[in-house]
Amino acid sequence: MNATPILYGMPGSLYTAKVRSYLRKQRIAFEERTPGDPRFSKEIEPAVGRWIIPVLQMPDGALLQDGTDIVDHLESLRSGATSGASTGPSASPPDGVLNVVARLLDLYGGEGLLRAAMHFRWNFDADNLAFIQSDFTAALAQGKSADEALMIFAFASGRMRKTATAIGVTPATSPAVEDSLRELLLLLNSHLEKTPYLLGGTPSHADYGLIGPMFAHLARDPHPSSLMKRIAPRVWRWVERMNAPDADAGDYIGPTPAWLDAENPGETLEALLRFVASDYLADIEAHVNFTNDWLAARPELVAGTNGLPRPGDRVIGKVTIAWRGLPMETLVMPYRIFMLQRVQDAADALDARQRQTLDALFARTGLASLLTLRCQRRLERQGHLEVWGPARATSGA
Ligand SMILES: N[C@@H](CCC(=O)N[C@@H](CS)C(=O)NCC(=O)O)C(=O)O
Repeated sequence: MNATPILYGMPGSLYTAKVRSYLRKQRIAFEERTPGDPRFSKEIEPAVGRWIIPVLQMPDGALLQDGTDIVDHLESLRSGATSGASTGPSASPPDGVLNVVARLLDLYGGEGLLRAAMHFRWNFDADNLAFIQSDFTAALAQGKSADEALMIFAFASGRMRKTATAIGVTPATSPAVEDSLRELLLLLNSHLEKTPYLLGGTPSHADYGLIGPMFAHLARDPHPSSLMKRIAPRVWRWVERMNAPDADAGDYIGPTPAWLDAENPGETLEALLRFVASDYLADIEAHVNFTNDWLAARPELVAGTNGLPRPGDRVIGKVTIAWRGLPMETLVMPYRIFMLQRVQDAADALDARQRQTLDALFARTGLASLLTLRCQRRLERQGHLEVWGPARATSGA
């Protein structure tokens, strides 16, 4: 038994940032350890079955892997007497329509923003390299000799640079990746002039999704951090706020409503949603279409498995999308279907009136097709892996 949950992660890790911020906001006491801690390779990695962070070890020893699964699990313990239960506000807005928006921004933050996060970390060595090397070796190579630390960093950074290219960051696309991030930072900056958190006075799944790349890469690594401070100071402040245990919203005078009005969430939020539609819809559409073809070619795939020769792998293929007018080849990751399903499940749970409100909002912001893009099989998480659920009787929606 541990006295508190233990978070295995590192400061520069995108998905760890989501969990750390959630734990702090919920005022759940926890201890953070790095993957360089010998207990990670001895106990955690063999039990999880692959090297991956974040992992949360609960006081009873149970291991949770995956940033979103961890948040969802802790949400399910809310108001229970269980150790590790939260005392902060739920990450799910009480309004069903806002809940869909929260999960959409969660999907976009963790998956859609990955490309910009990787580009701004790995392609600005003159500004970033010394910091990243120190940051990575502090978390991965404690107690190692300087030569060993260098090798560990070379391995990790080599892998990450390859991933950045594989998800679409190339010399041809990087100017567009930079434009896209600048556009987003400006939109977020305007929005955060009005509200301390993305959907009002309370942090939600929307904030926890975006804080991953915004904290771990974009506010910490020297090059993007300086860009963020220059063009989007309110976003930098929000990053700070998202790591405070209290609301940290003294810069908003007057009462801030806990949540935006779903009927009329305001122009700055709608502009953000329009941005997500233009930046990410083609990508997730291509993921669903590729995955449906991939599943159709594997009718015998056994439920509860992911059909990959090495089940710990996370990629099923490559697809070329049109992105900001450019052809871009990117990896297809079933995990994204899992995050998309969370949006669709929240939409499916709405009553008729709420559904009308959501449909109108999504029609105004170009997101309507997101709700009809469905995979032939559901993606589930079992044994710390993404696996396919049973085949459905009919395909499509
Ligand atoms: N969906 C997973 C993604 C986790 C993930 O990709 N973590 C990165 C660090 S931020 C990692 O462990 N990468 C190891 C690797 O790819 O080898 C989650 O939310 O936990």
